[in-house]
Amino acid sequence: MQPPRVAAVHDLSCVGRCALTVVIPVLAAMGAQPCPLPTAVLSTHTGGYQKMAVQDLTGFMGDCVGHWQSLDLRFDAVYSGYLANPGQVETVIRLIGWQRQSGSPLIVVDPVMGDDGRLYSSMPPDMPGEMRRLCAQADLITPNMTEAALLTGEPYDLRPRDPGEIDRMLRKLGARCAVVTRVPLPGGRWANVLKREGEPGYWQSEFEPIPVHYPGTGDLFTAVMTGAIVSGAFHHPQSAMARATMFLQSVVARSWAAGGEVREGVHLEAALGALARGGEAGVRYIHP
Ligand code: PXL
Repeated sequence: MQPPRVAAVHDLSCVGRCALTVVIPVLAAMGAQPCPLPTAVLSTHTGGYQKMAVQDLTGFMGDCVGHWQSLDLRFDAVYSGYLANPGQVETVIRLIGWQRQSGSPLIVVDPVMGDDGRLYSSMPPDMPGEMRRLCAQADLITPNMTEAALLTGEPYDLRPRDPGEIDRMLRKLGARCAVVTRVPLPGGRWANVLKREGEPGYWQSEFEPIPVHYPGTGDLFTAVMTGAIVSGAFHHPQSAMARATMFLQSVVARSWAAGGEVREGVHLEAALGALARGGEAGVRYIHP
């Protein structure tokens, strides 16, 4: 049997581990074949560097999907992240629609738009509206707190949330399955939280806060979740979330202990072996 194929729609940032430079190795280590559909090439990512060289690949994306159509390629998952402009949403929706004509691929949309309450410097102001349209196509979305605020129109703030507030936020996102990453809980705790359509409560994976924020960790988290689901290792998205939470906790802690340039991202290379070996992690069901 051939490994599952994942169409991975992200940018290639040449320095600073994020997007395709983490998505490709993670998916491959977890037994899936990554098929990149690059949205842009950047000399570095946009967090912590200035004056990047950028090549927008909107035209190439259309040609690439056209060629894939002529080859009648089938993907087991379509997983999108950083888009270079709102116009690219239409190409991704076309790719999803075509793949759904003859199969039921897993559609994962990480609505990469911003962090710390702000849009990334490279993001045009009309991206949230278009990203909302793309999220409506997804089986799984994975916004951080900033992106959840941009999608729901709620103000961004990092005050601790009680279970009722978390449940309302997840409901408002309205996806078949929504994960919000890095949610502040009372008592200085943090968690990734997940809600599935039709379930009265939600799932929570807690992690220890580490006083550093590496770029690319959102990409890494969603890549691990996608790899865990599509490889068949985890049948429930909440178990895949727990696996991703545990992996991120470990790789962030090790990178922090090792030191080095934070803007270059976590030390993924040393952790890929552990990812390939797999592992179980705990997750709690919360019924507010
Ligand atoms: O990790 C998200 C991301 C992806 N791609 C580019 C980015 C960022 C975050 O800064 O700049 C180009």
